Amino acid sequence: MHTGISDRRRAQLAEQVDRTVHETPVFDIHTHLYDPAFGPLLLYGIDDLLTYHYLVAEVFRYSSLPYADFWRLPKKEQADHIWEHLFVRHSPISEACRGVLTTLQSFGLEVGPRELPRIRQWYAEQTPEAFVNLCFETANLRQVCMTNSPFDPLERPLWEKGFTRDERFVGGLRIDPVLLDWPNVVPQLQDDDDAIQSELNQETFDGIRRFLEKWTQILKAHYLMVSLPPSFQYPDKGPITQILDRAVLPHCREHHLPLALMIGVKRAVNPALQLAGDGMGRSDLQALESLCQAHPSNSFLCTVLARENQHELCVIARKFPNLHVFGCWWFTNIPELINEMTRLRLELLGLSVTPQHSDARVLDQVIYKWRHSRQIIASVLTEKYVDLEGTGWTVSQEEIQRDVQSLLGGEFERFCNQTGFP
Ligand code: HDL
Ligand code: ZN
Repeated sequence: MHTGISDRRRAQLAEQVDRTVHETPVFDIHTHLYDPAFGPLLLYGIDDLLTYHYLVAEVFRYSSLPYADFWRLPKKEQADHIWEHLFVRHSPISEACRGVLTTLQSFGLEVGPRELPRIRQWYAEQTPEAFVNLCFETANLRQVCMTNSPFDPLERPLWEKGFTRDERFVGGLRIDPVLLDWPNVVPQLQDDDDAIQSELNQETFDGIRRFLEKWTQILKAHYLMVSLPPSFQYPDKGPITQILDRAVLPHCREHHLPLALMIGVKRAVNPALQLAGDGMGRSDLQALESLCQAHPSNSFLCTVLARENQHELCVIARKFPNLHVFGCWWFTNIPELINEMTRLRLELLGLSVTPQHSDARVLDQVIYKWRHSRQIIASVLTEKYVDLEGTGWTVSQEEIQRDVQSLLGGEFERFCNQTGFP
């Protein structure tokens, strides 16, 4: 009876998988990056890395500087404050701290408590165009999906004016206010279509669809997305269910576009932390199950914020082929949970998942987010191949390449292009 495989074969598999995972370009399917045409909206550099909201949350665990005084500081001084507390006075072992150092190391920069001035000097010598190329090459990305909101006064004007797209940055239409802030969002929607009224009648639903149609075309959106609180229920008696059923999901069906549901965020748990102040909660995924059941010809992407919801999400995906699970989102984007969640997903869903997205807000972050995740994805995938070969089944390099390409964006693209489900 075939039992385990030889140490030699195990080592060979590990080397093959490692190399393939690192050499296969990624489609990063959810980020907060912007096409370089948006200029300063595309954040990059050491001061943006250090003032990433993950690190802002962490610095206040040591610093007693009043929140308002911190926010009044110029970005460079905020960065100095974070560097002092999280890197100099304490070892930078958190995932967000380590990430900054992984990125700096990838550029060949010396890292140490006294290196910040020299690091700043190096960044000052980079040009934006060359730096975008450097980050895509170093992180080995082929494309990133942006988070584009028609409700963002900073990005909206350039979309309406039009610009030559950098094909590496694809559009994602973010619609949170339409679903979560009805009817306060109506005046903004009326800028696009004055037939939209607070009353949820057919005229309003048609107006919302025209709004979605306009922005889907402008962005060439690959999917629509919304982040939802742990309390999200479907169906319910409120506006969300009606707007989903009679505007958003018919629009998605008409254009064969997935709706990405990002469930579990509690906004402004500590408002004084601003963007760093959002928290999370365990969600009732009955809502997701009911959505997939009620709309079998819609495609849904889903990532959830609570560790406790991950297993249930995988089981729901086993029941509904129109549901695609993706990413280790936000507070789950740490080695401990990336490992656990990737193993859970491969064991329950095989290769029909997208294990990771970066959620990067600062361009340079894609380097560490993908280096750290690739290491874990490769080690989990190797283990699965070792288990597989223990049955007597062997995997070829071509099959490893096929599987890795699928996990790093290929399966997402196949799912998005699927025009029908069983
Ligand atoms: O809602 C989202 O898309 C989240 O990713 C938030 O933007 C969050 O602030 C974040 O950056 N998480 O990584
Ligand atoms: Zn995000």
